[in-house]
Amino acid sequence: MAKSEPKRITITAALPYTNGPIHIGHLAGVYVPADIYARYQRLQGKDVAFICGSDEHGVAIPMKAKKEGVSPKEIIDKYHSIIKKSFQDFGISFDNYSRTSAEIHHKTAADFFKKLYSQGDFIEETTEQLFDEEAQQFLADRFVTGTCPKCGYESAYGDQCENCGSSLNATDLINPRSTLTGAIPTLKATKHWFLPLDRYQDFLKTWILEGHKTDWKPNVYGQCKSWIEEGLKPRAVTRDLDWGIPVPVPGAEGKVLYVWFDAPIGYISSTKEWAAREGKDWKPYWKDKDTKLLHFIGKDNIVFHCIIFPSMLKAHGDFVLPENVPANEFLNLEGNKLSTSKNWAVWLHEYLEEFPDMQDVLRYTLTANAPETKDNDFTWKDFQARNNNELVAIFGNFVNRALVLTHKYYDGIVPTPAELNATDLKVLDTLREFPAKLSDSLERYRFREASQELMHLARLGNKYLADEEPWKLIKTDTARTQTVLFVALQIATALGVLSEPLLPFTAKKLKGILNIIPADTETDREQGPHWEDISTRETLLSPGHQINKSELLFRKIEDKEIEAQLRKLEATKQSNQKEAMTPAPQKDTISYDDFAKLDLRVGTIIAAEKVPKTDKLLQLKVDTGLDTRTIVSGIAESFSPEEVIGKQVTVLVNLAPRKLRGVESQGMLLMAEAENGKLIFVGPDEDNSTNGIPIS
Ligand code: B3M
Ligand code: ZN
Repeated sequence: MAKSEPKRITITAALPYTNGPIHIGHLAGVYVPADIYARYQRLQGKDVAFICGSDEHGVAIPMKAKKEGVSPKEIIDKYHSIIKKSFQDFGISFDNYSRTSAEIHHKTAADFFKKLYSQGDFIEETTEQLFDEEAQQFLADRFVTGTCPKCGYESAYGDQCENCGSSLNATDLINPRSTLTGAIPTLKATKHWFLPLDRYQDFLKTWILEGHKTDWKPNVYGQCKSWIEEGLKPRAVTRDLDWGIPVPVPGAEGKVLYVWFDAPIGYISSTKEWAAREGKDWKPYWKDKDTKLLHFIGKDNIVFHCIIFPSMLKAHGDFVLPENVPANEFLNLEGNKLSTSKNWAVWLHEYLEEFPDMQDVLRYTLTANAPETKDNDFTWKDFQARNNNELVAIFGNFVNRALVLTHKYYDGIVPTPAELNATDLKVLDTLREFPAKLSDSLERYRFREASQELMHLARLGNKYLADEEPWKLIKTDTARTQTVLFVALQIATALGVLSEPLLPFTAKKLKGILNIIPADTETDREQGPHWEDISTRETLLSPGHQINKSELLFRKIEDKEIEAQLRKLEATKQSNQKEAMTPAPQKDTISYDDFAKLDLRVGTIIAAEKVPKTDKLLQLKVDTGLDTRTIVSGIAESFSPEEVIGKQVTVLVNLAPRKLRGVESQGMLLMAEAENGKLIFVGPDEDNSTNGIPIS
């Protein structure tokens, strides 16, 4: 059923954690696509609220604070301002950029929780949660890491696996370890409030699996489908932490809202903040059925924006649901995963120091290579090629020729054309098709496609001038020269208007040179040609119109600039390798009594098989000398089942049994990691038979 035209569009972009600066992966995955879409819709005259802000809660913040020896408040203040400036510098045109430490958000999130609480939407339950005896801290979210029970990824967090995107309970993790002390967690009772996602199973099945089968991106729809069909479970939405929004109900001392409960509500509080400043009513942007709500996110946030937050909105009862969640996949850098902790990134603030005023080159490259349906790779060579071979050689070259020749032959005044010939008419007809082509791509969130359509428009102009050669015509046919440059200036004007969503800095510069009169006020639309005029108006830039001084839109990027960037990354790689070889600091001293609790035995592996649907886990049968037991071990990437049968191993036999991907594991093998990352068995040498004898 065709959706009616929305009265307004609320566009949210994922709230970046303020535990570090932002890099090209953030721009490519979320913020450039969202900005392109917001700018495009504004040019269509739509009522747009483009909303974002800093995500300032969650354990990532206190962890960073502890690492830097400062307070969490100092961390969020530092990175909130760095991030906010980076977005401004790159022309990410939010209508509001707020922060979840703001009072308006604390109140909005607390009120939201209280409403669901008063409706009885939560399950209040005391359960056993992971606890770090050393740190005297409950372990949730990034305070704990372990093997994902769904895909076997060994660095999953307590609430989510970044590898497969699954939302987890910390107690689901295999071989969990505290990220605070490295300790193996114990279990301790604590009360939390759970959002019973299983109660929204049918609603989500109807709303997503039936309602968005065709319009949501396959990567988004597929993830939702597998989670819903696997069966949704209650998720705790409160935490035992002192950093976050206090849980606003009785009996919740020392507890805060789970960051992924409060952060999406940050979109609403940021909208409220904006509306108050603009003298608008915020409610229609979140509650009116004629509002189109869109969430721009990276793929690791799909479960929170498609399953958890919509269930919260549904429970609250009076909010609209997102019409689309066009999540992008991940961008890699020179073949490796972008990593804040390993400094494997192109930081936005550093990019601008090295490539000043070249925001659009990065925006264009990241859009042309966007990871829209699969992970993609950013390389500096490709960045240089996109700039030199497309922006400079096609877009810039065409516009520069048209402008320079207009100044040279006509003192910068748009010439009056003689009669248009068949070529001219065909070029102008082709020009008039571009607004619809671009709209078709942009309305379907196909920004890569849109970037190439825009480049096709520049190619149209470039080819026209190269074929007509006005620099030769001027010697023999002034009338024809006037016509050719008149047509070329129409194409240049169309580029100035149609490039605004993708290349806002270039569009502004080009419209300035063309002397397209800027809007009288912030709210007025420009008096110059508008998006829709490109396909309807006979003339976009009238004869007699005076253009301003011409200047280059783009500059060539030299090899040495790229080599410098590659050297910088190589140095980062070297220092990471050096750091990786530096042994982790010794853990806190333990007493002999602590050590004596460990019961280590020499055992023999008598059977082995891969655990289905993971590439990390082996299910082993181990003769410990005491008994033969099952042990699940994350060694599948280092050994095949055949390789380990008969091996003598050291086993921690008195570790509490744990279910790992449905298999109960009764103990743990002691392993070490070689420099190349391969696991090695810690234990007796091959030939002595010491089965079962305790290792003292
Ligand atoms: N702070 C970003 C991340 O997962 C997270 C998004 C919140 S959007 C409400 O990196
Ligand atoms: Zn996983």
